[in-house]
Amino acid sequence: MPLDKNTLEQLAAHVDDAERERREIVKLTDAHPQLTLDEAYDIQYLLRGRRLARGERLAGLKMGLTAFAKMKQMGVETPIYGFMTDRGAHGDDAEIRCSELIHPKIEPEIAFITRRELKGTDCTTEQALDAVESVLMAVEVIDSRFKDFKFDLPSVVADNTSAARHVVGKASRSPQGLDLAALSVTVRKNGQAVAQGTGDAVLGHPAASLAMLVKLLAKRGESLPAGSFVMTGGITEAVAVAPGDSISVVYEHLGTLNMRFV
Ligand code: OOG
Ligand code: MG
Repeated sequence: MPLDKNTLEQLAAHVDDAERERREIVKLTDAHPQLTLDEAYDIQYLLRGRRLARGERLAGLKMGLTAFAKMKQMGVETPIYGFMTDRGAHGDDAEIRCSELIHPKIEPEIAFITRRELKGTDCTTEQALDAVESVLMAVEVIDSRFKDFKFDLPSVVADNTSAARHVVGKASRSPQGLDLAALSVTVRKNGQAVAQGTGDAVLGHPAASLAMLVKLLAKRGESLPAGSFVMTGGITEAVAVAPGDSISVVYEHLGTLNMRFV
């Protein structure tokens, strides 16, 4: 039986409160095994509504589980999307407070800003890439509200795909002449290289992830407006961080993004 509007609202409040109170919860399907993926997106949109109503501003959209390494790490097999707000936004050399987070992990990502509207269930990688205005270095700090990062697809979608913080480089460049599939990324934690990958880890090409986002939005009757900021998904497995850790992510052709966890 589909969940009624009241239950969806309650579940949105439940994940929202867990995040604000930095409290682990169990995956939503334990109490609601019938929760569908569509209903999970309904909950995510209600969560977004609650946060925007509190004065947060939408900063962009993110894709998740677009890399095989990530799917394997999380035991989940379908790409998903979520949102970011200005509350989670940081720039290079960010200092990120672990006291506000449950069990943070970082993911190196390629981000895009689009220059024209993208829409439709048949959006191709070429169309998506052609709509990219600029490419940016980004690191997502994920922090599942679920105990031990254990979830299934509907639960993680309702929990806004574990989104918590995002660090974005100031410099951006045009995708022209940049082979994003071959672009290599290395994560250094406290000076040691701990993860490495190339852009093709993300669905073969980061622009394929952008196209996938457009197709997922189309299923809900939405398009991606010009000027959208999109994070295309972790290239490597996520790396756990704790107070005292410093992270540098080196992006071939783009630069280095640094952050400290306190
Ligand atoms: C879900 C979010 C994954 C990514 O970039 O793959 C994600 C999770 O692993 O907790 O953001
Ligand atoms: Mg991510």
